Amino acid sequence: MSRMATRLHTCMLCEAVCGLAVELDGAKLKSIRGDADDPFSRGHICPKAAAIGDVQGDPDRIREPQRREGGRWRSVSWKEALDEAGERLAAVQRKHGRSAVALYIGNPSVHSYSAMLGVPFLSRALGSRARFSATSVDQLPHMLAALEMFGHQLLLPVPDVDRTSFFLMLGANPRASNGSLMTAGGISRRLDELRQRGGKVVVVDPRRTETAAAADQHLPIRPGTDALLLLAMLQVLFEDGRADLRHLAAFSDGLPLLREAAARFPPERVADRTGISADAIRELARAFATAQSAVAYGRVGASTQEFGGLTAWLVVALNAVTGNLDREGGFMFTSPAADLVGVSARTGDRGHFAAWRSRVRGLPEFGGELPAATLAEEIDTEGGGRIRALVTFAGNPVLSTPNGARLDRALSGLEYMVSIDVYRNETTRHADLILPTSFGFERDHYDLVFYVLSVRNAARYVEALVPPPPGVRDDFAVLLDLALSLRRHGGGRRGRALGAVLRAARMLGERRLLDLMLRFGPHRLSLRKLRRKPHGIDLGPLRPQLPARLGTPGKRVQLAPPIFLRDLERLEASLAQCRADLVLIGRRALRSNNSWMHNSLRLVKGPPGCVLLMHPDDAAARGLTSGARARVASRVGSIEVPVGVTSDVARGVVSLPHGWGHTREGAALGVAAAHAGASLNDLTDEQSVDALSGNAAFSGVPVDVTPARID
Ligand SMILES: Nc1nc2c(c(=O)[nH]1)N[C@H]1C(S)=C(S)[C@@H](COP(=O)(O)OP(=O)(O)OC[C@H]3O[C@@H](n4cnc5c(=O)[nH]c(N)nc54)[C@H](O)[C@@H]3O)O[C@H]1N2
Ligand SMILES: Nc1nc2c(c(=O)[nH]1)N[C@H]1C(S)=C(S)[C@@H](COP(=O)(O)OP(=O)(O)OC[C@H]3O[C@@H](n4cnc5c(=O)[nH]c(N)nc54)[C@H](O)[C@@H]3O)O[C@H]1N2
Ligand code: SF4
Ligand SMILES: [Mo]
Repeated sequence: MSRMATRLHTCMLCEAVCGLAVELDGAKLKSIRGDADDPFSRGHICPKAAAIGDVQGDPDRIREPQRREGGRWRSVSWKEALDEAGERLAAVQRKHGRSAVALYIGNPSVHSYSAMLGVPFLSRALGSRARFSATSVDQLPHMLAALEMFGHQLLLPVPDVDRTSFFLMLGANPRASNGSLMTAGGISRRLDELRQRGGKVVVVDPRRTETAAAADQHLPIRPGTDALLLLAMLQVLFEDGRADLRHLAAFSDGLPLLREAAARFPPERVADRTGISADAIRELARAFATAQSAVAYGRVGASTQEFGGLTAWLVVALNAVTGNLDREGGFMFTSPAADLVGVSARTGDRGHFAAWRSRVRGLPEFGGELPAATLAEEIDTEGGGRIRALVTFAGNPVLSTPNGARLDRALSGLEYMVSIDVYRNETTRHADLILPTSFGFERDHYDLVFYVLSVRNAARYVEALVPPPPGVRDDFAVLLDLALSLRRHGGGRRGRALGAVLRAARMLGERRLLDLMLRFGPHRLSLRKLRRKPHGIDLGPLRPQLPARLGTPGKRVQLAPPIFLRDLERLEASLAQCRADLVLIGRRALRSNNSWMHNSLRLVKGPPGCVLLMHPDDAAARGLTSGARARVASRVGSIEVPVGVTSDVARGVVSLPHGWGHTREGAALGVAAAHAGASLNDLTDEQSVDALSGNAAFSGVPVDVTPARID
């Protein structure tokens, strides 16, 4: 009898949350296709989905807790592992204080509801101020703008892509990334549909990306100058008398201040710096304001730069002053079935900023976390309050945070480190103990985070399809068990109430907690209801939510928060600074996923992915041709990579993807090591942050490029 069956799951790799139809022969994966009956993703899929099976079945995957003993790794039981971790972390905290143990939470945690629900418990139990995550190398500025303007760090507006008639994109390449802070299965198709109905797509990006190439207009901007462009656009709108808040006028503050700010940056003043002519800026501003509906949206290129905070604020401001915020076809808010925003608002946790600062550089906390750019120095700088131990969860900061090489060195000086991960990679190789988790189809799935950011309201819950290897545990269980072990050994925050909460949560389990969130959510769903609709439920288009959803005092939108107005001085000063000849920016490729999927042969085979893109003039001036190896050097380090000569990048700009550089000894990633590349973050500078928010400023690193010496 055939044991073949087609079962449904959801892809957990990127923010598009594609529905999958998985063909199984018993527990064996036969094929992975897009689920055409998923009303949200409509059958979309990309080449990475097939690699879920590669990670699950990867011989290099960690399948039992591992302890490092000298240069060797030995499997240990869960009891032994958890006991050791709790005891050692508690000992460090007793000796050096609670904040001597740091926590770093990586990106895949937001793709696992089990992790999302578990992390806050471990974090509370540790009671350390040394908390870090991938947020501060990513979307922190957007969250800061949300906190300041709407009163809640998670109240992030998303582009109403399916109804807009003008989509202005800054620093985003959804045709490669599949969309970010914009969950939309099949975004390429949605962008095509936008243009088919007569709408326009305009892309502002130093590189002619896949998205720019398929747009109506591409404006190659100088890296790090988006805030200037946006201010100049606002200046034009105010001067033309086109600024019109429409429905927002009744509950918005700060329009005169915003006008005053913009008045300082007319197009002529910023044209040279941005590389976009004053005429082009005027034309863009007018096209945006006169479109039937329009949305401006900024992503990684807009937030991971020197003026990320200002840019994130001005993106929202531009939508607001054209009446496109919280309006059909504009920048809108979701109404998710499990309402993370509402739940945290009810518990009084809307977020906070700069409530304390880091020890060494005085960088501000955000939402209780310090910037990842300061992690290395908090470990390697002597003195009281130094970080002595680290717990990482689903992260690879050695490859993903600025000046990863310094962090790499710092990690080897820690007294103790525990990593919760599926791989022994460039970061987790430093751990004393690795605790392995389930992955992919081995667990049930609900997108707690991404339905908060989706372009339609939707919900989909799927069951696990195959049993996990016997030696791994689910994210939630590992996080809670580590928290409980820490307490048993006298570490972390004390208090009986906390102990009771942790034990209760462990007993309830993540599924029950999710069910409660769904039941109390705005759509009154439940796991039982979702199980009956395994293809997912469409909960309709986005609807206006303001002012009810605001968390600001008096429920008013703040158009000109003081922290941003003050930061304009720094922006103004940048106009007078001389610029580097050559600056480095990042990029993403469809077949790659941050730092951790290069062990899938199907994704890395073919031409190398880690190539430095360079304009023909810049290449010629340095005697470089396509395929030649170049040495790229920055203030912090140098690497060697092959060059790809292309006029897709602007003159004076070079582009390299991040997440490569699988050359570090002691990582156990056989396929990745054979396709190693070099790490962009061995060039990015930990001292280069958005001075306002503390977010990493990856974009625009000054570099020298020369032919690599052949010895
Ligand atoms: N295939 C694939 N998909 C992914 C990922 C992946 O690694 N691979 N990663 C996921 C993650 S974690 C995220 S956060 C999202 C990111 O999603 P996106 O932000 O859409 O992805 P990127 O390709 O990094 O796009 C950033 C763009 O900014 C441009 N840029 C650089 N500097 C500047 C600047 O100063 N100004 C402007 N205007 N543009 C600039 C770059 O050239 C690049 O095209 O993608 C997610 N999806
Ligand atoms: N220069 C430059 N640097 C960048 C960026 C850039 O654009 N340019 N982008 C930044 C962005 S947007 C991000 S989000 C960060 C990402 O930075 P990180 O989150 O630090 O790194 P990842 O590469 O996502 O590594 C994820 C880790 O989680 C593990 N993992 C995967 N799935 C699971 C799971 O289900 N459970 C557990 N426990 N572990 C799992 C993987 O094995 C891997 O070790 O990188 C940032 N770094
Ligand atoms: S687009 Fe993203 S969610 Fe969809 S299959 Fe590809 S990686 Fe998975
Ligand atoms: Mo990210």
